[in-house]
Amino acid sequence: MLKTLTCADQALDIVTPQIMGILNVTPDSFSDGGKFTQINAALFQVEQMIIDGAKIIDIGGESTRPGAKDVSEKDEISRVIPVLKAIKQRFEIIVSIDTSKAGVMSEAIANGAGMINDVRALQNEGCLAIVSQCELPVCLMHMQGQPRTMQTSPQYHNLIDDIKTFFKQRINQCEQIGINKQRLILDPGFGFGKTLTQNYQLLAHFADFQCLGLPLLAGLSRKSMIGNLLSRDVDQRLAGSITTAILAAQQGAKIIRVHDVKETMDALKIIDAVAVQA
Ligand code: 9MG
Repeated sequence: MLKTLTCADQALDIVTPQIMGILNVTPDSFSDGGKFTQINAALFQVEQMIIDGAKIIDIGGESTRPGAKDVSEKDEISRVIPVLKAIKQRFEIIVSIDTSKAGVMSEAIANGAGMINDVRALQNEGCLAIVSQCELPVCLMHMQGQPRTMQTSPQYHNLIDDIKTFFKQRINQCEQIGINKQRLILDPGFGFGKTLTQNYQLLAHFADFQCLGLPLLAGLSRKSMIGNLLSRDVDQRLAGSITTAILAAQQGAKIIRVHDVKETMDALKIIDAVAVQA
């Protein structure tokens, strides 16, 4: 299994799980209400996440929560690229771009992005071609349906097998266009077209995806699967978020995508201290 990902000008050690800090620059972002749309506020949040231990900052300009509105490519570029540039000017940190649009990917690659995070797994027009022209790692996430309707009635023949089949197909497509398998990261997509039960089934079987031989990413932070199980509003999901992050890390997640970097880092350090003694 790969020990390092080459993210443009920086290397990411994935021997132990690393934290990806979430930076939403969407006015309708679900957990920060859009207050980080201002560049200075974004930079302040990024600096804090770096101090707290994040090794990647994931910038998203389109909300993917259920029912979220579509954003044009032009608007997404104008939200994301100035923030990417400002971060790269001030900090030595890997910046991942959370987008499904080829034009946004292209601009981000040209402006110093170190990773592409695509919740649509490069299925949108032009994405495979753009990514084939760079060397960056790409996260391919599984989603059934589209954000507007994905929670209506998700159906699987066999949840884990269906997601594995999807990954195998996407890996094939990537390889056919010349994207080296070693650049791929897989994410089963908690909350993206899965019922509450299916989300917990996925977490229980997260380790099953290790058989695909690629680094795994887990994004569970503050999600509805935590809020709905515990009856907690979005600002009351810290304990649930940390617990799910740890369960994913213990099953082989190499990148954990979170809002609460400091608290998740503390939990990962405890796990690491125990692992060293085992
Ligand atoms: C953008 N985004 C929101 N949730 C996510 C998740 O679970 N994984 C990845 N890769 N991206 C996500």
